[in-house]
Amino acid sequence: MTSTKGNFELLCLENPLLDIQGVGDEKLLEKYELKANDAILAEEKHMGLYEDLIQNHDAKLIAGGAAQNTARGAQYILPADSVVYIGCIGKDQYGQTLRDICAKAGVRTEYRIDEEQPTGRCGVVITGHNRSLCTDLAAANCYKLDHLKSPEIWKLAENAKVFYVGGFHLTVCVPAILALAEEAAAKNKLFIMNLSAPFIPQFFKDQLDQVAPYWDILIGNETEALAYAESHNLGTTDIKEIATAIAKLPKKNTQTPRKVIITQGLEDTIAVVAKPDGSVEIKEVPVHAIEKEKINDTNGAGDAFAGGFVAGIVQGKPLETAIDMGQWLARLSIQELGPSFPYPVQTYTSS
Ligand code: 26A
Repeated sequence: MTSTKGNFELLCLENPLLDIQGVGDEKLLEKYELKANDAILAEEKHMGLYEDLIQNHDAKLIAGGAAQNTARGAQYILPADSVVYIGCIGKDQYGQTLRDICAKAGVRTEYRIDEEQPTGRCGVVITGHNRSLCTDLAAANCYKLDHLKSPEIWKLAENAKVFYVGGFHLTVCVPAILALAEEAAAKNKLFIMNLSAPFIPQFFKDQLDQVAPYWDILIGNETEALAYAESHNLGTTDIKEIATAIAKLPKKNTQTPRKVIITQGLEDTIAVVAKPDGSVEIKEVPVHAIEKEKINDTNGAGDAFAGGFVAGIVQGKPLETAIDMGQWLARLSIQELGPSFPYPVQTYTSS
């Protein structure tokens, strides 16, 4: 047991959401025109989903928001007071619930409170090992650069050593992402982003490309990598080639070589590390599968991977170890309800 405390080395930014998670079926997916395994922004036709899940599918209210899950995951591993999370919530009970869950997980939250919009919600439809995410951002869409730049919050950014921003935030406040990215590049800190969902490279390509030069580490999964390749006309569906192309994109901070990490479900995780001479090193890290019967649901598995991985990076672990820590935490999370982690806290041991 370590008694040393952290110093809020890790600062995460994104969309705080409450997940409304229920078990559904083909009919429910069809009713709202949802794919079994996807993440989308809600349109008018989806607005009935949340009440439907609560009334007819025994839905549970759990903390969500991809990077908020990652923040809780990283704090699960790191010493107390290591993680700050920033985003925008409403003045309501759902917002209070998020605050309470993060406080219990030891994550310091610095929310902007929107006076008009309610806290954002994500409808989660579980069918087997798939999960369909449908997000009504509401207050989460009202994050403002002014909040980040207010003296007491910006002090936290200046103090942090590693930044983690969910790609989902590219739909919300690019100036805030760029402010953190510039801070990282100027002071040789680490700026980590996640591709988050196929619709980000598909429909938010310009925003993505604006922040790409700042990526020290980019995390994604295989479907997001394929969506990236398609929207950028890379002309390949080979994950290693796609990761290599991303690793070789121009980089603002030339002191740190870029690393691109692509998870592929049960297949090996691909890590591509750029070298100063322009070449790359490709690593493949195996996943240690658990028995299917032990899986509760896969909502938040990718966020948990990112949490374990980023914790490893904050601790200065070798890349393969950080990836293994991500796999370990994802394995723990899929055995829980939604994006949660088991208590009492378990300690990472290499697998
Ligand atoms: C902007 N969008 C669509 C989103 C999200 C999101 N988090 C932030 N922004 N859509 C889904 N999520 C979260 O992803 C987690 C699972 O990976 C859900 O809240 C869920 O907890």
